[in-house]
Amino acid sequence: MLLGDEAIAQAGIDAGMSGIYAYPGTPSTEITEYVMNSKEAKTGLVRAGWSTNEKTAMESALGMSYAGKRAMVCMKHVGLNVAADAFINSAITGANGGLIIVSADDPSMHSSQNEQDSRVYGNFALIPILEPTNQQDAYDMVHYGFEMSEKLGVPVLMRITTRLAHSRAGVVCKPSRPQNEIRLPANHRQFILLPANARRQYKELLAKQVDFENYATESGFNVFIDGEDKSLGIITTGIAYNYLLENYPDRHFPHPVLKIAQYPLPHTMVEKIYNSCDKLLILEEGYPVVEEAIKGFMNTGKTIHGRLDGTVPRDGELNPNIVAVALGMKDTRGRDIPSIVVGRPPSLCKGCPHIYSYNALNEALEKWSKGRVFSDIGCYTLGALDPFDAINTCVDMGASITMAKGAADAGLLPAVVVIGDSTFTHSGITGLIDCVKDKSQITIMILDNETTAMTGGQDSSAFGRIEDICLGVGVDKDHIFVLDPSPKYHKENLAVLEQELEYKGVSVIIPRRECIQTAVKHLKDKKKAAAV
Ligand SMILES: Cc1ncc(C[n+]2csc(CCOP(=O)(O)OP(=O)(O)O)c2C)c(N)n1
Ligand code: SF4
Repeated sequence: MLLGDEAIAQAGIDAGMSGIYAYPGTPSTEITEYVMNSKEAKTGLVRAGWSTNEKTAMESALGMSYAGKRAMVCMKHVGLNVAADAFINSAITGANGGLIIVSADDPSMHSSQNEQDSRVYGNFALIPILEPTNQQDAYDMVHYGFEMSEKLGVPVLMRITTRLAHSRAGVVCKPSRPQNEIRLPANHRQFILLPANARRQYKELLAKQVDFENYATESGFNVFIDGEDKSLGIITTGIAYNYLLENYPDRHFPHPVLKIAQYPLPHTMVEKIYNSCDKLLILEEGYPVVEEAIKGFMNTGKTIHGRLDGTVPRDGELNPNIVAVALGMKDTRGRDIPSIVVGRPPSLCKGCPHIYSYNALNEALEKWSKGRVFSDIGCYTLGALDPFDAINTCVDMGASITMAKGAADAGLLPAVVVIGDSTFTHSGITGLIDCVKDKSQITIMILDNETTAMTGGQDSSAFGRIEDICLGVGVDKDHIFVLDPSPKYHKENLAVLEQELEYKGVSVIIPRRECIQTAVKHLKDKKKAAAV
């Protein structure tokens, strides 16, 4: 019984993957954690670990592919924005050893800033996309994806969504394959994207599109299931097929169904269902990617229902009830939540070090007008909620420092930054260099809880080295402070903040105390080790 994420991880190990690179992000994190906990990773057979951000992860995986070995890189959907430069260009270089990029989308934004659809990125890069229907598909597709990547010499994108990543099903595993030996690309210029090479490589990528579509038609992951009632044809993508199945417990569909799990869209299969049915209903999680494509290349006026005409809601996850309603069936939604069940908004843990950083910051800012605290993404984003109401922005990882810089440039002084240690190394350092170069008047609080807490306590890349990094990029040593964010040091911490808010340059304040959750875990581990 494996989570979708675990099925992908186990398949990577079984399919002879030599390395996995990732930056944590829900709902993708468990893929890399599973590999890191495997005996293959512990004995050094498979390289597994966290990268500083998604771009460095993507590039490391590409390097392993260059060396001829199979590599996987995993991230949440917004991570693909960070990796996008390397990702898009990897389609032009092509792959040598098999290369799979797993991007986990979060429709309904359970723990994300947006619900962008990674299939758009796959189409943008012009590479094959795999979108598993269930956990078994996810497992099988990793084997298939590595093979296709090596045969066609192209990276392959695997797009999953939250419910597939985080639900379990029985998975039948395949025998293990050996890893590849080091084997450099036959064309030693393949990975040099000078314009003359890139133009040639791009033409090759375009020429391969026919192969990509043929693979999609013949792989067996895309399936046409005929049905007697041709008044409607249904096209599902990925997990939406499961939601359709749940509405037909006897597994017999009255209408023809085309199950799409591999792209580019197989035109002949789409034509078959389009031509044999009076109208179509498209069920897909995320953007109306298939709906728009079919409306584009089948522009003959036949009715196509889906997210664009409101038959299916334009945003959010699908579920069996939404599918039932779209099919004109009975509303299967359960009872409303009784009023006795009170909503429980997320909050910082009791004793969390961030609480005491915010207590000091709020007090230090009392004499200034509100609206000047630029925050970032992590547990500390909960400082937006009561009782703190301490921050004014949260946009994308690293944006705190650079947005504060822009606001300071505009004259909003003092401008204050709140950023976590992991977010700082992910994308904050380059912004800090901009601030140092321009001598921005900015007070940066790097909340160092010595971990990446929000995603479950993964290692933080700059553990024990944040001051050195700040010094190294040119922050004045007299304006770097390390504080203990505990109630007993409130007065001292407040004094430092009040002083630095007046400073007309770049100031870095590092409140440092371990996250309560990882501290408890470390204590338990220690006790266990002592007992052995
Ligand atoms: C581009 C991108 N990658 C990953 C994530 C998922 N994510 C949200 S916050 C976070 C890290 C938070 O760590 P840190 O900055 O140390 O703050 P903490 O949660 O420990 O307070 C991650 C990985 C994201 N939102 N965006
Ligand atoms: S997990 Fe750690 S950092 Fe996050 S709120 Fe709890 S104590 Fe604070």
